[in-house]
Amino acid sequence: MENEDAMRFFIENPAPPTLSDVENKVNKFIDLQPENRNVVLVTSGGTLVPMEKNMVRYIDNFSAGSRGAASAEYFCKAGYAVIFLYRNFSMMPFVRHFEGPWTNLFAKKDDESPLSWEIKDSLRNMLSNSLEDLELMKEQNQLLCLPYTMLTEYLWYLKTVAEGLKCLRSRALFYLAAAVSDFHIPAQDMSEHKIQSGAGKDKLELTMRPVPKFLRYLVDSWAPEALIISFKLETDENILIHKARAALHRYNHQLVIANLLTTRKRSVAFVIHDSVMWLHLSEDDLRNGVEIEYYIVSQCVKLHKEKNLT
Ligand code: 9Z3
Repeated sequence: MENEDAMRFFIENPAPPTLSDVENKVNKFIDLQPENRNVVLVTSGGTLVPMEKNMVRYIDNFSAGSRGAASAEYFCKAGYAVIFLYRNFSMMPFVRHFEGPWTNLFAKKDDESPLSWEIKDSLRNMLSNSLEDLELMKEQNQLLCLPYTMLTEYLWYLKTVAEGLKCLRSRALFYLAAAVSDFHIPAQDMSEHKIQSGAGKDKLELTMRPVPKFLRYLVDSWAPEALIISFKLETDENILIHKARAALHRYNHQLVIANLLTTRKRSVAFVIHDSVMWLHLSEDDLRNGVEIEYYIVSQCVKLHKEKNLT
């Protein structure tokens, strides 16, 4: 039944024109991988759901993309090839520390020469090293960055990447850190043009429908042999673990990483089968700038190795 919902979603929301280009890039990237290299799909950022077909307004999902970008970087460093499916203009691995207005990168020189702006001294080395790292990963075919904006793009690309990775069987890992909308307005219910305000209208009522549960599809059909790790985001700590467990039992994948919006950068819970393991950054970690994604990715890599030994 759920699979039928997913099929219907793809019929009602046709593929974006960019899909064949994405498919080619993914297949080429997978073909180029040496036999002993694992491949991870890291999803990142939030999906956007339009309110009108000629979109003026939309509903967005919260995510800065920091978890995905940091994790992609640590997976690269652990020797994985990374397909990074990210919200366009959200954070990118290796250059994520330079997000923000590009004008902040420059300082005015003390002299009077006409070309008097240059990269700030304090940033020059770091910027150069980060760009080198990014370039190296691309040259070694270890990083493929695929931007999306809309929920429909995200889901079409997810399906395409999963189909591409199927041939790698258990060498593939899915690390689903993107914040994906649970509700959307189906294409046939969506206003063609900008929703009008005006005389007599004192409220706007929208009907949104649940997005089919694609995790089920991924586990059962798209990537049955891969290691699949999803994230659960809540704002109420009283329901977090319960919801993460429910997701694990419902979809029957290997791991749910649960986090609360306010503490996500220093605490996460690994929910596996019936056990819950909390991971908290220590005072030392915080002082030394150690990121929680470093520990999360190490655990995921370990789990992937263990799974492939059994
Ligand atoms: C997460 O829970 C991520 O950890 C965050 C990372 C989005 C909180 P940032 O990008 O934040 O570093 O700012 N992602 C999953 C969110 C989500 O939508 N999960 C769904 C759910 O909770 C399941 S796919 O129901």
